[in-house]
Amino acid sequence: MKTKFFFLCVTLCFLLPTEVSFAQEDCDPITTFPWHEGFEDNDTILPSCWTHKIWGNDPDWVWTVAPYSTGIPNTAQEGNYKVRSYYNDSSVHLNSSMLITPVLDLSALNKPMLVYWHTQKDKGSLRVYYRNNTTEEWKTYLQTFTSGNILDWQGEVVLLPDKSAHYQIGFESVFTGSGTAEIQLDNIRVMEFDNFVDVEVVKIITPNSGHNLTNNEPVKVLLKNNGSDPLTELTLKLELDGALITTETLTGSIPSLEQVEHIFATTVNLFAEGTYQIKVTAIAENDYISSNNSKTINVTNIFCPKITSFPWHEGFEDNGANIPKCWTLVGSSDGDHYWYIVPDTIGTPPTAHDGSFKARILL
Ligand SMILES: [Ca+2]
Ligand SMILES: [Ca+2]
Ligand SMILES: [Ca+2]
Repeated sequence: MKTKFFFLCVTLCFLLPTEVSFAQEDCDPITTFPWHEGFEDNDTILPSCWTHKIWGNDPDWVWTVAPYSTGIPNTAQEGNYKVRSYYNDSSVHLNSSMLITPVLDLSALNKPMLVYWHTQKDKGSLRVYYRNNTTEEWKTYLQTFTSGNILDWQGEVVLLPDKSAHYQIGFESVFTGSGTAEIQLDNIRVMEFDNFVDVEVVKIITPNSGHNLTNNEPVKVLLKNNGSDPLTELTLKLELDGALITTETLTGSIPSLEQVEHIFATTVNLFAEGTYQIKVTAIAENDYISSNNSKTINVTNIFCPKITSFPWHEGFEDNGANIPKCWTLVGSSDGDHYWYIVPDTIGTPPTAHDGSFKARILL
């Protein structure tokens, strides 16, 4: 299919906001499902029949195909390429840029769904829209993610309402303010929800890094059934530093599109001081998305014996800006409302009572 690009200024180009389209012609609706786009074929330009729309005063805030090594995280969710919307500027902007799928003919699907993966960083946020005719206004969001970091690829499964023969999905990256912002997308799929099987390990809830972890630490995980039917036959694997600790079968079931917490019957031994890698894998038969089957975390245990030798003394001299080992900070690091170790020259009086460092909080 031959693709032709054209440029369109909907308003007068010198007025703000401008609305700019890079549209493509001669595209028949997609009728073969599962449909998949991983942005692997197109070095820097968008795949054919995708369109791109910019609102705002700066056309740099656009979606481009990027190699996996660009951006944060510097990976692709699958393959070697992804799409990325990135900006870094000290002046204030209000920009949005929508990446629009080819026209999808969903009429033959019973319950169409969208599966995609995304990340976001700093002041960028993502909104996902649909419209069931290419000439219609975009409908209410399918999903919206306000600004806040999502630094690991996050998978989403969304049922598509109002199916039609001329359906489109729009991924809008929004950037408000100044500074840096980044949104990334990869592995976008539209397919039938009926008989869809997908289990996801959402996160490992415990154990967490801390002092004096034991030889009997429970491992709690959050599991999600992204599939169309209750999930009953689920195998869960727990690994510690690459060694298999246990394989368990989930008792009970996870209803469609719901989450449950699971605590492994077998605990892990984190008694010795050090950093441990804990990995949980969920295995379901005919699982469609294998990349969300595992989560890995690092947990650090700091061994803190009871202090039995007195006089005991702490002058905050040994750790530069770090709090001493076995001390604990509780609370938030909201602004300066937090304890820091600072040099003697900071604060009032600009001295330390002993040595060159002290602990300080500014309220
Ligand atoms: Ca890809
Ligand atoms: Ca899965
Ligand atoms: Ca001191």
